[in-house]
Amino acid sequence: MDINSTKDTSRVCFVLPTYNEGGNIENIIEQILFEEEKQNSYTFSILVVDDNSIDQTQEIVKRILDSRDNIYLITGQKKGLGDAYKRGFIYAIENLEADLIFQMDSDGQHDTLLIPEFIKHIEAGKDVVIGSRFVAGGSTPDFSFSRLFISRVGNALVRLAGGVVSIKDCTSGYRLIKSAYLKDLDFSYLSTRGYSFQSSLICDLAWRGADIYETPIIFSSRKAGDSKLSFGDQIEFLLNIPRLGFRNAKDFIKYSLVGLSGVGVNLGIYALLTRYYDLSEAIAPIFSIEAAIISNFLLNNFWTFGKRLNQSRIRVKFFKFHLVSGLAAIINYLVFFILFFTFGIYDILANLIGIAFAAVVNYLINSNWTWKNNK
Ligand SMILES: Nc1nc2c(ncn2[C@@H]2O[C@H](COP(=O)(O)OP(=O)(O)OP(=O)(O)O)[C@@H](O)[C@H]2O)c(=O)[nH]1
Ligand SMILES: [Mg+2]
Repeated sequence: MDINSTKDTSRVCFVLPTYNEGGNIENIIEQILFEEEKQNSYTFSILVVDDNSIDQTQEIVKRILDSRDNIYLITGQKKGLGDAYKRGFIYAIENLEADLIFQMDSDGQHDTLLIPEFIKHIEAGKDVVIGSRFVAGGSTPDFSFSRLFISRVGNALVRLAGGVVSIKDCTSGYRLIKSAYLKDLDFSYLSTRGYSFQSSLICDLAWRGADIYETPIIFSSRKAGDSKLSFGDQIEFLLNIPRLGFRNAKDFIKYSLVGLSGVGVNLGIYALLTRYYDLSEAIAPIFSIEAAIISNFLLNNFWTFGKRLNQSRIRVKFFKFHLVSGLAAIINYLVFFILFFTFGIYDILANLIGIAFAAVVNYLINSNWTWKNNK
C-alpha cells in the first residue's frame, strides 16, 4: 500500500481495549461518533476488544452495535493489554480495512475532542501521532508523585534502551497510527501487558522509520471503574528494557557484520586484481573499494534495513551511501591521525578506534538519512 495516498487514509478504526469498563464504554463510543459527524473525508469504525469482562461491558456494546453498523466487538481470554491490541489491530486491518488506527483507553482519560488534531498531523505527513503527556502543553494533573516518578523514569529507560530519545512519551495509550506500519509487524516481540506493550510498539514503529509526532494531551483520572495496571505490569516493564536494548542494537550488529564482509570483499578483490590480473597496487584499490561499497550497499539495503518502508529510490540511496562512505573514511583518518600523531597511541590501536568511530557515525547517518523513510 502507498502510505502517502490520500485515498488510503480515509478509514479510521478506533481500537478500544476493555476490561470491566461498563461505566465508561457507552460515553466513549458516543463521543467518538459525535466527532465523526464533524469529519468529511474520514469514516470511523469502533472496535471494542473485550477480554470477557465480568461487568456489563459486553451487554452494553452489543446493545449499541445492534443499532449501528460501524461498531464491532471481539472477545477473548484476558491475556493482557498487548494481546488484546494485537488481536484488535489484526481484525481492524483484515476485516475493517482500516487505513488509520486509533489506540485509545476506554475509561475517559483520553479526550476525544482532540481527534481532529491527531488527524491534522497525519494529513501534514506524519505516520504516527502520540497524545503526549510530556511535551509542552501536556500534563498529568491527577498523578501522585510516585506515579509520575515511575512514569518519568520508565520513559527515560525506554528512550535510552530503545534509542528513541526524541520521543518524550513512550507509554501513552492515545495514538493514531497509519496501519501500513502495523501490517507486517512481528507481534511476537510485543510483550503482553500494559506499559511494556505500549513502549515496545512505539520503538518498533520508530525503528521501521515511521515519522512520529507528539501532540500534547492532559491525562486526567479515569471517569469510572478501577485501574487495571498491576505491580506485575511494572515488573514486566522493567524486564522488557534490556530486550528493547538488544533489539535496538540488532540493526547495528547486522550493519557491523556487513561492514566486516566488506573488508573481505575489498581484500579478496584487491588480491585477485594484483595477483591474478597483474593490476598495479595504485589502481587495484579503486576497484576493490568500490566493489566493497556496492556489496555493503546491497546487503544493507536488502538485509540490514530490508524492513523499512517507503524509502527513496535505490539510485538515490546508492548515491547517499557513497557520500556517507567517503565521510566515514575521512573520520577514520582524522581520528587515527589525532590519536597517533597527537597522543602517540600505538598505530594499530589508533586505527581500530578510528574504524569504530567511523562505523558508528556511518551507521547513524545511514540509518537516519540514507534508509530513513522519506516524506
Ligand atoms: N481487553 C483488555 N483491555 C485491558 C486489559 N487491561 C487493561 N485494559 C484496558 O486498557 C485500558 C488502559 O488500562 P487502564 O487500567 O486504564 O490503565 P491506566 O490508564 O494506565 O490506569 P488508570 O490511570 O488507573 O486508568 C483500559 O481501557 C482498560 O480497560 C486487558 O487485559 N484486556
Ligand atoms: Mg486508564
